[in-house]
Amino acid sequence: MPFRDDFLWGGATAANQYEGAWDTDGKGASVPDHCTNGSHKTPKRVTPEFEEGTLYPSREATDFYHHYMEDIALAAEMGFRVFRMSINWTRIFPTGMEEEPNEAGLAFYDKVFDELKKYNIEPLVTISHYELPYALVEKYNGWYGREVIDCYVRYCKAIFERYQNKVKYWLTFNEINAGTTPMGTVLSLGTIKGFSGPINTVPDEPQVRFQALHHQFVASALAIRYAHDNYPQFRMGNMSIFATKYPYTCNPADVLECQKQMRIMNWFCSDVQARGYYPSYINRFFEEKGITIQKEPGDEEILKQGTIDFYTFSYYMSSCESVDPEVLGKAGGNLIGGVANPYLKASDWGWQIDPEGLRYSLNEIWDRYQLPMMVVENGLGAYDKLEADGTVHDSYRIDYLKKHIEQMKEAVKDGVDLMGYTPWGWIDVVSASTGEMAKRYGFVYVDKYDDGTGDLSRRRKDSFFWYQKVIRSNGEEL
Ligand code: BGP
Repeated sequence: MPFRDDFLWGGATAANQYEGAWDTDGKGASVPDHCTNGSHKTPKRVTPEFEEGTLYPSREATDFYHHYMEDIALAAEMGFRVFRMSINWTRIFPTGMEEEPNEAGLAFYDKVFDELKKYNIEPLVTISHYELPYALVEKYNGWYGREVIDCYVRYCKAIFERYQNKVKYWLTFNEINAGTTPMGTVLSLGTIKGFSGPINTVPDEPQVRFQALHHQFVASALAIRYAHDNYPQFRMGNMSIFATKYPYTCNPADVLECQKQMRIMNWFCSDVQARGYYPSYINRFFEEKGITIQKEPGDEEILKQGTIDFYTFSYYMSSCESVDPEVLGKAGGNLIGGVANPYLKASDWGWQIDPEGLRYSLNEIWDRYQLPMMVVENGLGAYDKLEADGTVHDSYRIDYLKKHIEQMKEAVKDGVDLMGYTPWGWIDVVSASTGEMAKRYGFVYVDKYDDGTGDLSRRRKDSFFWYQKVIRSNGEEL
């Protein structure tokens, strides 16, 4: 059997895209609560002040807050062994700056973890999944302010203490390497003090981004060190976007360009988090960009002492790198930049589908770190059609996932130590990049639409029954 007996099959979500109840029981506003809806063509906007009559899709999302029992029962019906979710920072510390946590927020996650326990489902908790308290944006310009490290550590200590007997697997930051690109500015770094407008018009300041990222590295390492010292039963992981890149041609210049982009985008953050120090190649990049990182005495020690126990990543697509101006002129389509690969097809949102790239990535990561790994996001965002029979016949989704699981199997045969798999948005949630409901990933359909309407009822799609079979056969029956 390629997958181990205790393989963690499950699904992934994030509080800001799923929970709703954005101001219930003392919760404060996170960055996504200030984001309007958008679409593939029209970018969503950040509004520092809430606008009357504007839709903010995270506010209700698909309302896990009031449906957690029903949803966890559905997850259990599919046979989940793990449930990836995030804690919404602003439920616990509404502005991020309080001294004491909000009891009502803590109590909500107690109920969720107890419900999971009923079905023997292991929680996998992302501590910070694009849920920075908006008050920290206003006060410190998000992660650019070093003070945010203390706020984060206080938050970690509160949730570690409270859930020490309920949660074993923790991820310090979702897609931490989003901050290496301009797209991470809003949701990941929150360095948008005073900014108002479409998210693609935020001015890009690499100096600010990489300084903010340094603060996240220190915060992550402090949390891990503290967890290791106080809760030896915890397993602490990173979470990176793995945006696989290939040279567009075998021209050595393309190959070198690809290596450079792979390092900045895919390796830099996890090199710091897995090895405990800044890799030497980044110095040249900083020099070329005129970036200087302010480090405090002791930071290097902290990074060394706070390395991860396991490596996790999201995987959706791949792209190509080229130095040829003509090729670059025709680029576009992919979320993470890069050139489209003529051998691959793309989703309706232009994300290039590449199952074999997952096998390649798993092997590359394993060879570099030799750490147990988990694919904590993967999936196809698609337009679903609710049929007259009350279900969705999503053979395209089954096809996507099947091909990726096949490649995970190959990677395990190649020798990779793979612990688990949690496809993204196992139940429909709001899209992170566009704020849409129309971009669906789930095995479970939620009656909720882009204009904010819908009765939030849940329906099993065809993929629900397919995934149930996959889990039951431990990945044998695809
Ligand atoms: C990742 C995020 C998730 C999720 C996913 C799909 O970047 O960690 O939060 O949403 O991508 O992206 P989207 O919702 O934009 O399709």
